Formats: sequence, structure tokens, C-alpha cells
Amino acid sequence: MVSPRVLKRVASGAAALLLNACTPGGIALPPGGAAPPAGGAAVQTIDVNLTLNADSQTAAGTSGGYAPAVTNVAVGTTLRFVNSDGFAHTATLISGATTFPAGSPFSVAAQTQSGSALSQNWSTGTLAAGVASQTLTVDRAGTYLFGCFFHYGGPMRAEIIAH
Ligand SMILES: [Cu+2]
Repeated sequence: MVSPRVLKRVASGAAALLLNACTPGGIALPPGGAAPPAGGAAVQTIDVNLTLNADSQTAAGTSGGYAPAVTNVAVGTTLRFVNSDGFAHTATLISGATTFPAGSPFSVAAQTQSGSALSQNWSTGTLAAGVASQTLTVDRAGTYLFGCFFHYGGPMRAEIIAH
């Protein structure tokens, strides 16, 4: 029997196919999900969805809009963001912060994709509905806060802990 969860994944894959003609700053998600990179390790996905991912309290402050709110990853692995929402978002590093700043820490540069390593400045750029981001290599242990350029006050912000 096919679970509702599987059906949802199939539906979002179909949405990605329909939308991938106009997706600056992102890459289309292939049907059936992302292929593992050379070396065989799976890509860990952070879900981007302000509609469905409720607020929660974390050590860094109020999180929301991403799932998990706190992602634990091992150095040497790979991450990516997938926008499962019906409208555009970014996931953008909040450089040097250990708690979420009260006001938006982002400039318009967040709307342009940058970076491929977690410990350096990075942003997914504007991710259209159904689109997956570039991959980020988890290159260094630490705590990394990030948020959405458009909905930082939503709140739309979360945390990655690399160890
Ligand atoms: Cu957003």
C-alpha cells in the first residue's frame, strides 16, 4: 500500500517538473529525488515550507519555516534545501550569529545563489516553489544559523549543527 507521504512526494516531484522552466538560483529536483553524489553518501535535505513548518523554540531563539528546526549533520556530508511550499523562499546564512537577530540580517544579495561550503557565506538564492537548492558541503564543525530573505520575521529561520 502506498502511504500518503509517498503520494505527497510524487505530487511535489510533478510540481517541480512543471516549474523548472523558470527557476533562477535553483536546480530542478529530478523525479524520484536527488541522486547521491560520487562516494555514495546521501544528500541530507532540509524542507523549506513556511505554510507547514510551525514555529518552535530552539537554543538560538524562535525557529519556523524549515524542517527540521535544528538539523544535525556530520562533517563530510552534503546538504540541500528543497522548497516544498507554494511560493518562493531563500535559505541564507546568518554569518557569525549564535542567536537569531531581532531584525532581518540579510541584504538583497540573499536573492542570488552563492556558496557551496557550509562554513562560508552561502545563500540558495530565490528558490521557486518545488525547487531544490545547490548542495552545500559540510566542511567544518560548528553551529550555523540561517533564514529566509523574504520571511525572516515570519519567523522563517533555523539552525544547522555540524559535528
Ligand atoms: Cu520565505
